[in-house]
Amino acid sequence: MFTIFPALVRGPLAESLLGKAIADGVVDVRVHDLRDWADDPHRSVDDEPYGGGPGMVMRAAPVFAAVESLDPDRGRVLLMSPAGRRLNQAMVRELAAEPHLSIVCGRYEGVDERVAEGLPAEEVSIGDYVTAGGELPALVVIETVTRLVPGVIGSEASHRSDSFSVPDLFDHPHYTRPREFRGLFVPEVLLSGDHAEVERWRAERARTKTRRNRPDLRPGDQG
Ligand code: JEW
Repeated sequence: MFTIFPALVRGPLAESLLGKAIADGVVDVRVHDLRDWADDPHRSVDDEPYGGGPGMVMRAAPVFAAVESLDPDRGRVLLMSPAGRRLNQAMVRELAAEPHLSIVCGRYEGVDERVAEGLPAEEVSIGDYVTAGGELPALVVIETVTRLVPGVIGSEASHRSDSFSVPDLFDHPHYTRPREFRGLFVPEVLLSGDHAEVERWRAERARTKTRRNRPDLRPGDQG
């Protein structure tokens, strides 16, 4: 990935699922400082917008130079953007099948359009809200893709029943000890030992909770 804030992403990449996948060598994430490809002594990567207006724009030249410095087997080049193709689990699966990905993180008001057009780079959005830059969105892409890489999540069953692994349906609610917490009880059926009954209850709760929280979801939407 390419960023002007390498330190911002190093922490998240070193912890939990991502940290373990990287430590185990199951995935390799390389963090490059875009300023290393700036062409002036001040290492600037931004400039004023043509046409006027507030803020600054990330320049095309350092981004082109950075990405083109990688092997030609750099894979698909993604550019995080609030105006990109919306990430969903179907796209995550598609990206997880790639041997290599390159991710460009912009800052400021955005990145010179010629990066998307000429590099070229595929614009990807993680959702309809605006972050301050591409780093947090890129981490979302990296984490969602990494957990689908074989060997990262212990059990296959663990992601088969996950939210969005089943088209149009969220996961059922989960409970753990204690049986009573602040007057809130674990549903009796989960303590019954009747596995068929437990599965029926979970399927029903998955449907009702999905319909209540996500009335917009339609069969097949998430692939
Ligand atoms: C996101 C990259 C780079 C992605 C998703 N663009 C833009 C922009 C920004 C602030 C104000 C106006 C426009 C910040 N920004 C980014 C935001 C990705 C950049 C700069 C991003 N949300 N936000 N899904």
